[in-house]
Amino acid sequence: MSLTVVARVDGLMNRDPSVKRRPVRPVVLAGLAMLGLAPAVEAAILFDFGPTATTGTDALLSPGHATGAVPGGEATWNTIGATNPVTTIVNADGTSATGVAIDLGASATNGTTINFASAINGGSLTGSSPTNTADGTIYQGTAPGRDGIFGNGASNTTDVKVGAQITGLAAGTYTVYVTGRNTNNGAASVPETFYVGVAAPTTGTYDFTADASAAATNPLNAGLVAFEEGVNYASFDVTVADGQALYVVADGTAGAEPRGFLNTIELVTPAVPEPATAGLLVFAAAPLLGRRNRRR
Ligand SMILES: [Ca+2]
Ligand SMILES: [Ca+2]
Repeated sequence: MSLTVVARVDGLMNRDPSVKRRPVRPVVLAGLAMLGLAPAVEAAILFDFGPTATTGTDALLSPGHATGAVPGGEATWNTIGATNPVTTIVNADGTSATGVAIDLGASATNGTTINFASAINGGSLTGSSPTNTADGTIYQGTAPGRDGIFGNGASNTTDVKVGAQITGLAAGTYTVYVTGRNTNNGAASVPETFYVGVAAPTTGTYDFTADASAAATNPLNAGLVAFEEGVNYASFDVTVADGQALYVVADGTAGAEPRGFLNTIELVTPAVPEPATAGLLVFAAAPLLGRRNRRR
């Protein structure tokens, strides 16, 4: 399985040493800039599950924005409810994410595969617990983490996982930020385990059990006021090969709340050269190409 996922939760470190994130040295960037090869600012795709669209600065209440991975000026979310698949997706900067699509599914009770034909509840998880969603919390107002999705018909006595398949992504390494919490439930802790993997796209089922996982413990009090990795969100570095789909699955791990919830997924996409830069590359290469041709 050509899977490379790195869970980045402290205490659950599952780091593949071949996938270390190496900082780009300033001197290298300066050299690239002189050659017209300066990388573009990274782009992002933001998925807000649940019925309510974000408004105003509430749109910035997400792990990607809190960590600075997603620029504050890029806060256009895809609001995804029960209807799926969704084939019209926008980037965080508002431009079209052409070719990208998302499909949703759920497992059977106690199941270990996500069935993408299974119905999704996209309207009931609204953040109805005042404890969770008071002003000043990360779930306030129209914050994207406030609402979410889960397997339709699943009560809190059924262990039903929920999952998303995202297709049409450019090949490369992505950082994936995930939140999932039953914000209708004011219990002291409502933990979730998330799975992120890559595989060939499917219209059937996806077995998530072989993939890397990370837990969000979702406690009240400390877990409500600031984004803390492993407390109320998880992040993964994952490499997507050309044509592969990216999968994100949530599983509730408390006996009192076994359901999986997905409230947000953020993908920080690889940097790509801007069109102007690509043009410079063509112009720079043209004399060389001409010289080679004349020698023939
Ligand atoms: Ca589906
Ligand atoms: Ca949401």
